[in-house]
Amino acid sequence: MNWKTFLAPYAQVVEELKVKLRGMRSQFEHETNHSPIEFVTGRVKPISSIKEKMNRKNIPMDKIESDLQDIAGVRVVCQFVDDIYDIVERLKSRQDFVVIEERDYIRRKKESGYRSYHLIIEYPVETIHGTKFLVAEIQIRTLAMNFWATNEHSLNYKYAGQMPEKVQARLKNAAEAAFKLDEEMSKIKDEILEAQRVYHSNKENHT
Ligand code: 0O2
Repeated sequence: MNWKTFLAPYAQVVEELKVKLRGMRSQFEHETNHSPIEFVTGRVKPISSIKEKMNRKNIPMDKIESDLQDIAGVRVVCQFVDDIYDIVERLKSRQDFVVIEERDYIRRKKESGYRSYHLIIEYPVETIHGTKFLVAEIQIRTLAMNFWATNEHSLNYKYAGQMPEKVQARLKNAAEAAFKLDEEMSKIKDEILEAQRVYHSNKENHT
């Protein structure tokens, strides 16, 4: 397996999706005073993680393209929970890729406490051999969900699947606290948006 050759089109998918999603963000900023998108990141899964996941999930080499769905991954981070559902609807109605699976880990959080909305898409990418339809994952989550998931991911890495129960319990509490924060912020969303509008228009008047 030549991994560099295999992963090159996936790297292109990540780059194209980042441009498109960041484009949505700036369009929102120009046309409205609030962008539901705070920031967008993306990555190609490292080869070591690909191999680890193939082993863990028993995915043979000839099924990698269909069964390993997050080789190309982008993440959209939003301010409010409502924004996530707004973005999901917009992404589902786009013409440049097809959503083939949806996982709402917000209404149905994972056992770990993980919350996020995942869209699995089929993305047509142009290669020197013609169009290739590659599977990619878009994760959409709030800033609070992202804070939690980033910290939990680091701890998982540190403990390599042997996380002490005490730490697991603390993480579960932290997940609920992060979600409570999202809920509380949603209740004063209109006030926050109004404050941000005033702040931005004052800033513009001074430039
Ligand atoms: P990385 O390092 O983020 O690339 P599985 O691995 O069995 O849970 P599956 O079936 O491929 O996953 O699909 P799922 O759960 O929809 O998506 C997997 C990805 O979602 C993970 O990728 C994480 O990015 C994220 N994720 C899912 N569950 C958790 C969780 O409990 N905690 C955190 N921090 N992230 C989670 P990878 O492969 O783990 O790796």
